[in-house]
Amino acid sequence: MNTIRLTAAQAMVRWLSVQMTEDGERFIEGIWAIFGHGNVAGIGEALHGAKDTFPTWRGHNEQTMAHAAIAYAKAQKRRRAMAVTTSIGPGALNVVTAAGVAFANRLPLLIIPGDVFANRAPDPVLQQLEDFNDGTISANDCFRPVSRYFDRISRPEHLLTALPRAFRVMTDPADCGPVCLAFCQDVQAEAFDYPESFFTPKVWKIRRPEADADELAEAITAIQSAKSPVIVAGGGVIYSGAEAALAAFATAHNIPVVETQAGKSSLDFDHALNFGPVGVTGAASANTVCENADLVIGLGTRFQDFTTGSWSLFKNPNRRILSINVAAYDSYKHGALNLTSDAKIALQALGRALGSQKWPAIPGLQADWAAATAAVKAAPTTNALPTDMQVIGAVQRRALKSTVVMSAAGTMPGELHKIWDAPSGGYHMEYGFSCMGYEIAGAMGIKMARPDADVICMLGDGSYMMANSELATAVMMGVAFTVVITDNRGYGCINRLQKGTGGAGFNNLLDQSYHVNPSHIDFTAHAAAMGAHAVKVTTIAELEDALTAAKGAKIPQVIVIDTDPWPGTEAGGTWWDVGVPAVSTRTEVNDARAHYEQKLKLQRLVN
Ligand SMILES: Cc1ncc(C[n+]2csc(CCOP(=O)(O)OP(=O)(O)O)c2C)c(N)n1
Ligand SMILES: [Mg+2]
Repeated sequence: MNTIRLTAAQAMVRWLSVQMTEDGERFIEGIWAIFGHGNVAGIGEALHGAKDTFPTWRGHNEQTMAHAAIAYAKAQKRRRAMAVTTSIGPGALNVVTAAGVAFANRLPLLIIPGDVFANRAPDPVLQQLEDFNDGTISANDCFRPVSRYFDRISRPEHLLTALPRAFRVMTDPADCGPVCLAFCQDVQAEAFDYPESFFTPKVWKIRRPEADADELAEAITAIQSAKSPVIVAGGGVIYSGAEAALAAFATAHNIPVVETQAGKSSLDFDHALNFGPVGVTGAASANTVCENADLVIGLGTRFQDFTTGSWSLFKNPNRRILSINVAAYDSYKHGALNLTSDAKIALQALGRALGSQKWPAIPGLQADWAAATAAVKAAPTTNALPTDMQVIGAVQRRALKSTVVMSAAGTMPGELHKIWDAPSGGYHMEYGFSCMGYEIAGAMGIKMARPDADVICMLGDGSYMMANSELATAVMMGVAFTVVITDNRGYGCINRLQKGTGGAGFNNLLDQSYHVNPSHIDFTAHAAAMGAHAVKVTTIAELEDALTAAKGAKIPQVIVIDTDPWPGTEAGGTWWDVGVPAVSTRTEVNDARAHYEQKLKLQRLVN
């Protein structure tokens, strides 16, 4: 056997650089790195040696570097990903939240934190946690519940098994998620005679699992006998590349489609069968169809609470759920009739079986919804502070064909889901974890995946304050996108939720939080200090001008606008289960609890 003598870190980098996609690109495009104790000497030196073939990028915070990587993978529809390496201890633990983002959203992310010495000779090393009862625990064990595959590289030859397993998980449509290879720092630097064949380039094909014949037959019968079916399109449609198959299937059989947060932009917003967003932040058109449906066909959806109105939405007493999902975990949920399959393959098979069967048209609903959303997006006619919906209206009017609007937490996800008219592929929402601080780094990751896109990051003052430092990275790397900050001086959406559950205005808006000095944050000065181009606008007309001026820029453009923290789009939507206190001295809470108990009766948890 021919061997090649390398350090374990060198072997890992060499192996990563020859793992390819079916399109002939590296599956891991490159690696985000903040060096420190536990990765600078071993992995750092190996990355330097490979810097012309395997790029390394330097960020400002491990969590947000990982957010960039996650957004990149989502924008690549999971066909490519990025890696993140950190020092031991705090550097590593900064990534745990981002691992949760990738885990909840089923997105590939390769996490390579440095780990303590495998030989334990210098213990306790700087930043080592010492577990009194378990000698095998290190800080990196925190990654276990938020990794789809976890391994500790404590011998150089572990790479021979660990790396292929990690890639199997990241490229598997059902198991996809973050993987963590905690790399002991002494091992990174140790030499080993690796088989040369280990470094033969490999193409990772993404499987398309086909349906079991019996499951398919049952699904066909269920659809054929349905009177009012609806398709709930989730993120799985997009990851399967089933957008065209869905459009063809819906059109051929005249079955209405509604979209979840992850599934939004599966169909063009103005496709004749697109009844709009579903659920808590859904359109009246979509939710009406779902309320009446006797067969709810989940297509690549996890059926999270925002989609199902916490299981109060599907009201037809005869309704059944058919869940088509590549992951059996999802297709079996809630006693659904399960069709475990790739979405595209399933649609093609179902289409063949249904032949020319068509369902009657449902007139009127979509036009009513289009009018409702146009009204809330219209420019203001008074001098009052603009609403977030009017800001969205301005962004919509200045959007290009190539615009991808993105966000993650706050007012924006709900409002964008409801009222943003997304052409196919024009919507990117991290709503599996809804992680504040994903936005700016995420916008950078999307732009790296889709350099021709006009990426617009929409976020509140709260999310901006939580994590913004990758703006400086984007400036440094010449990755340009537009950031629209809606400054309502606090956690507006949570303040409204607090009020909606009977709570007193408390600890959300800055003015209603403990303070000695009133908070005044100058967002334009802050963003400009990091090198971005930043402007403050006061009217919707000025916002539209600033958005136009931002197009085609070479560095991030930040536009700040003060908005009213109170209004939200009233139309559409449905109930969301948020536990309201059963004991309170406040009348508002007791009233909210009584209302809550009524609503709980609407929940139907199984098929
Ligand atoms: C990391 C993280 N912490 C807390 C939350 C809970 N949370 C969701 S939205 C929100 C407030 C967002 O405020 P802002 O970004 O200003 O948006 P606004 O609703 O005011 O428009 C909070 C605290 C979260 N989603 N993520
Ligand atoms: Mg805010």
